[in-house]
Amino acid sequence: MHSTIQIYGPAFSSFLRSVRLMCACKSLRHELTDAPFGTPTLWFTKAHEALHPFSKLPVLIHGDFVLPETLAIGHYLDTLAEPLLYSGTAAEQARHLSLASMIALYVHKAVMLNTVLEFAFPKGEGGSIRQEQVLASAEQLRYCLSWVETQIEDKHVGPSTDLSIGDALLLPMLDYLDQLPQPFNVLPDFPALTDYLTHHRQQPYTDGILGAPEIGRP
Ligand SMILES: N[C@@H](CCC(=O)N[C@@H](CS)C(=O)NCC(=O)O)C(=O)O
Repeated sequence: MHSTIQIYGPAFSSFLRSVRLMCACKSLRHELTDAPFGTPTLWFTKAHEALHPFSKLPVLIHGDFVLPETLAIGHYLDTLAEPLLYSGTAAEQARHLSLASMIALYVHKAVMLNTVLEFAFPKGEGGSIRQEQVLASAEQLRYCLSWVETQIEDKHVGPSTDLSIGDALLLPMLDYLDQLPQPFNVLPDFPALTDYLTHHRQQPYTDGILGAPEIGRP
């Protein structure tokens, strides 16, 4: 199949950025769309539900093929081009999935849902940031970052010499965390994670993908 890969979702979504990183490191042509199959499709409508039964973003569209869920999208992209996101022996591939799954669930909750999104979409009175709420979840955030720091082997999450599925998940989250003001950006307290992020920010596949969010843009 030669058609350009389309990614349905907002440019600021960390999971969407993960899919873009996967495509970029494989040099796969891709574009964002808000009109899959030529039909403008608002998020969280019935039409969105037809693409993802739980109305989550992103969704990959490649020709007639519609695929929700970021970890599955990585698996599909591995069938199209190298380098592999799930590399190595069967056991190593399973290990990649295990790490990426924990990053997508637990690290995402601590970094994005409980911290970064409080700043991006403040839910306090009069649109204020609920700082006490963010500080209350700081211990769990530090726990998650300490754990994920132990999973970095030679600048990659898991045993890989190229961008791994775990890297693709983690990098947009760390990049967002690092853009928060102090004392909420705790990344400098994790030197190995800071080095890891600095290294990947310098790689061509993160060009134009990491950086400040453009909230509101599809
Ligand atoms: N399990 C999904 C999670 C995707 C997800 O939570 N995406 C966020 C945007 S980054 C979203 O859809 N948020 C809207 C919502 O949860 O209602 C995946 O791996 O793709």
